[in-house]
Amino acid sequence: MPDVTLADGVVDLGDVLVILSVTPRPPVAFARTRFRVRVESGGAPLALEGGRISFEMVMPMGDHRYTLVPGEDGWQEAEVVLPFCKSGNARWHAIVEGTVAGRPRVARFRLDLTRPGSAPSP
Ligand SMILES: [Cu+2]
Repeated sequence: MPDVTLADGVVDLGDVLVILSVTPRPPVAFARTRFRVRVESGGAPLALEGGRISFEMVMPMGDHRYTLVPGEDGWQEAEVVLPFCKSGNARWHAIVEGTVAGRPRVARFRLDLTRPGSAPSP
C-alpha cells in the first residue's frame, strides 16, 4: 500500500493510475490538510465521478468522509482534519472511491500523522 506521508502515492488499478498527494508533508493531526487526487491513463487525466475520500485506522476514530471537489490541473481535492489517536498510533488509511469510465474504483493508501507540537524542544 503506497505511503503518502512524505511523497505522492500511486495505486495502479491496471487500466488507470490513482495518485494521491498530501499538503503539507508530513500531515499534522488536528491541522487542516489538503488531499488531492488525480486519475490518469497513459499520462492523460481521466474524470473521477462521485469522487470521495475517507479515513480510518485500526481503532474506531469516528466518521471521516469527504467529497472530492474539482481543483487545479485536473486534480480533485478535499480539506481534511484528522485527530491524533490517544493510543499514540499515528497510522491511518486513506480510501479513495469513485467512478472512472463507468466503473467503480477503490484505491487505498496509508499515511502517518505527526503529533501536533511534536517538534523537538531545544
Ligand atoms: Cu484512537
